[in-house]
Amino acid sequence: MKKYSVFLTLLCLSLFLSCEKLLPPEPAENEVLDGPMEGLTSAQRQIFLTGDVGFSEVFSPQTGLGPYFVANSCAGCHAGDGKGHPSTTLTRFGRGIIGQEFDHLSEYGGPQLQNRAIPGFPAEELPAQANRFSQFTAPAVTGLGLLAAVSDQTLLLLHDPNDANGDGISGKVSLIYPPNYFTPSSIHLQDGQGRFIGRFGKKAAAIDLLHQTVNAYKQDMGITSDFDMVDPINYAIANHPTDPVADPEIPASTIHSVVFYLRTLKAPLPRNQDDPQIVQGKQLFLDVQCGKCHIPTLKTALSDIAVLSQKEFHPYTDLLLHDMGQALDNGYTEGNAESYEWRTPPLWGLGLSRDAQGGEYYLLHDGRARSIEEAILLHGGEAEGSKEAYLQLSATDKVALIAFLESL
Ligand code: HEC
Ligand code: HEC
Ligand SMILES: [Ca+2]
Ligand SMILES: [Ca+2]
Ligand SMILES: [Ca+2]
Repeated sequence: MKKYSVFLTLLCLSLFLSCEKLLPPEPAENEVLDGPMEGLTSAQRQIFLTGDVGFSEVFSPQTGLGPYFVANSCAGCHAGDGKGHPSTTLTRFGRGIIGQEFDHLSEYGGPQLQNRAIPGFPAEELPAQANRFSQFTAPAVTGLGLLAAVSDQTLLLLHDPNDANGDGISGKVSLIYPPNYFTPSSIHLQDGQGRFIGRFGKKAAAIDLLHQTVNAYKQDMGITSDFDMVDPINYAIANHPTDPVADPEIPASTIHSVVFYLRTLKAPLPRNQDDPQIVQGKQLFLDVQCGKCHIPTLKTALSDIAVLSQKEFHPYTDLLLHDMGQALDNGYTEGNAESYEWRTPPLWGLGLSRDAQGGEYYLLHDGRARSIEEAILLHGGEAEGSKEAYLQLSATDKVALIAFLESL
């Protein structure tokens, strides 16, 4: 955006044109995703800015990229902090055999395929042992600090694995064995087997933003840190040669500032909420039970960051895993999620997601849905009744419901 404006300014100066007419107007605050939350202290804004630099840093073979990787910067997949373009969609794999525990084939390079490599290294290929695959399109990273600050207790109140309230919608918390560096905060609860509630990622397999970030550095970019000192390896190559850059390739301070950046990135701001069509669309959304999983309002617990403390906010998710039926079952799984279970994605920012995806929609975990309506039509399982109710709506009501989603 900025570069484009500079280019236009030069162009119109050189043509002696009136620049105001040519320059695109600055986008309004509620039309862009990136930017800090309001109300940060100046010290907090400073860490936010350092984290922003970390999030945009482009790695090269000299700075530790790879040797096997998918992309060379966080922002390369989460452009403008929004959803990823299909060109950066990644592949995970494993081996699923009925009656046996799912095997992520870590000894064969699982769970993630690093489809690119630095010069001199052959890119990883899917091992013959893999028989289950899933594509993952990058989600937006906005407003995650609020989601991270909701207490496990709140999620357990929503957790209803046996559908005790009989509304056809169950939903369960994801339970994850923590990485060795995980330090629980006051919002986390542990189960009898030492597992914690996961909430980030399509299968909710990451417990907190540190967990997600450490995994992203390693699995997506091949960058080691104090939290994970081992570069990805291509198991098909004898002796597993690795890159020449000493580990850790980034300091812990970079990880911490990127996590702080994610925690304080503002939530998407809804638009035109008083428009009668949008007001009606919101009511229809609730009437057809979309809001049973995409619950409109959550509240954070106490937080060490004042602007995140005890805040009500509107993400349209319950952060739980739901049975979404056959069309979305690809046999691949993580944690205690079944292969047909997915974490409810937040719907805030949905109407702005095309801006980061080249002007087109690529929705659902693998980006296969090319419109909001297509995403709804692929809902099944626990969401079957809700989808059927949507299908019964009149054409004008469907338009209103979708206009509401686009206003988020
Ligand atoms: C190759 C593309 C790619 C790169 C590079 C990448 N991500 Fe992601 N990101 C994804 C995908 C795909 C997911 C979904 C992963 C999953 O479901 O497990 C994701 C998920 C996330 C989430 C969880 C969001 C949510 O709603 O649950 C966060 C946070 C995140 N990424 C941060 C980062 C950070 C920080 C970096 C850089 C260190 C990074 N990502 C680099 C593709 C990427
Ligand atoms: C049973 C819980 C549940 C219900 C009910 C439900 N959804 Fe969803 N929704 C999900 C889950 C889980 C996903 C993610 C599925 C995937 O990625 O494969 C999803 C994905 C979506 C997406 C795609 C979001 C994105 O960022 O890719 C949209 C849009 C959506 N739902 C809208 C709706 C609407 C509208 C309704 C009501 C007609 C509805 N949902 C009802 C659970 C639910
Ligand atoms: Ca490396
Ligand atoms: Ca791999
Ligand atoms: Ca290295």
